[in-house]
Formats: sequence, structure tokens, C-alpha cells
Amino acid sequence: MLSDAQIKEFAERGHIVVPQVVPGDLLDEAAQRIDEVAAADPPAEDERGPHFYFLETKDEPALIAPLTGGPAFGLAEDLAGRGTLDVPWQVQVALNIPPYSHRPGGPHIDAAHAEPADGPIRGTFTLLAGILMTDQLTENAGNLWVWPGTHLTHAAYFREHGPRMFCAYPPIDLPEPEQITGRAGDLLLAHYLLGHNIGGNYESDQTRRALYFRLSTTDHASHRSEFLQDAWLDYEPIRSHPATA
Ligand SMILES: O=C(O)CCC(=O)C(=O)O
Ligand SMILES: [Fe+2]
Repeated sequence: MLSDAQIKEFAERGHIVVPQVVPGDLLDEAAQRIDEVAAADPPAEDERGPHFYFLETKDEPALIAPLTGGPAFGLAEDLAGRGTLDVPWQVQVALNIPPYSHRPGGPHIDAAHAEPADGPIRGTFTLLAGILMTDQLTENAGNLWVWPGTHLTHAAYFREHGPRMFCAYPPIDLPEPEQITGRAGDLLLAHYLLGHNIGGNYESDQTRRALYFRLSTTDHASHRSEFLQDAWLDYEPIRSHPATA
């Protein structure tokens, strides 16, 4: 179970890293499967930086197991509420290949379009669950970058300017970014509205590997516009404990 302090940290900062969540055998089997996926369709010889595989979880028992075969999914439900989250249909295998000398200029949220677009709001979700598959003990080693607190700033922006302004790069004031560190088997939980981005990998010689799952509550799709303006709509345990939010 997440502690009250962890829930409070998630509420304030928009993300937490929970150490050593994934059982060792499930981690080993997932690592082997990533080896196979990458061997079957390898990045080009000279490719550097991000390289992703998006796979269906129904075909990938070894890749969904780190989420659902141990405590990880339950920890995500400590934030969203017991029994509220759907098992995701997709898993992202995220490599970051060195040497990649890159520092992101700003964050994105996971929206398909860079500018506000007409039509219904699509593609939002409740939270990102990331499983670190390699150690990320130092910075600039392929780490994910996050801009703490921007889940709340983004929601305030959409309240003020309207959810029709939904896009990957809302023009908000930004805090200093941080790089996520941790070990293989750690679990990252990040609010959908937390600004984040792909980092560089120029201070390590190891390919960064992570699994990302985009999780939604069962009723998320029925209230996407409201969720963009009310960060805790999908988070009953945080809603009902104002001290944590
Ligand atoms: O590779 C990463 O760590 C981040 C990837 C990401 O933000 C995305 O695919 O939307
Ligand atoms: Fe992203």
C-alpha cells in the first residue's frame, strides 16, 4: 500500500517513484521479452535517443506481468480507488539509446496534437505507470524528465482558457525540471497532466529501457473535458482527503 506521505507527494508533485515493486522473476522475464522484441525489429545501427515499440498487452504476457502480476497495479489503485482502473490494452517499450546529447527545452503532456484542435477531446488518460527496466542512478542517462507540480498548473490553465485549448504544449509557467532516478523494478506513477519529456543519454553507455502503461479509470472516457480542468476527478482517495490534495 502507498503511505499517506506517498499519496501526498503524488498530489503535490504529480508523480512518485516507488522502489522495488516488481518481483525479480517477472522483471527477468520482461527483460528477456524486450531482448526478443528488439532483436526481431532492431533500431538502425546509427540510431540514437528514443526508440519505442507499442505492443498489445493481450499478446504480451511477459510485458504486462510487471504491472499486473505483482503489487504495481494495486499501488496505482491506491491513488485512483480500488477497482476503478482498467487493465491497459497497450504497453510501450521505451528505449533511449546512447550517446544522445539532448536536453529538452520544455515538457509535453501526452496529446496527439501540438496545437489546439477541433473535434472531441481524445487520448487523455488517468495516469502513467512506468516500470524502470534498467538502473537510472545518475542523470543524463536516458532518464525521463518531469516538471513537478505542472499537473495542477495545466488543470488551472484549462479551467481558465477552456478545455478546447487541449494540446501537447499548453503555454504555462514552468518550474525547474527534474530527472527521474531509480533502479530496475521501481515503479513510476505520474498524473496524466504532469508535464514531462524524453531526456538525453550522454553520461551513460547503456540503453535506457522502461515499460510505460497508460491507465484510465473505467469512466474516464465519459468526462475527458472535465478531467482536464479538475485534476482529481479520477482520484477518489485524493478527492475525499483534502489534506493530501
Ligand atoms: O521515453 C520516455 O522516457 C518518455 C516517453 C514519452 O514521454 C512518451 O512517449 O510520451
Ligand atoms: Fe509523454
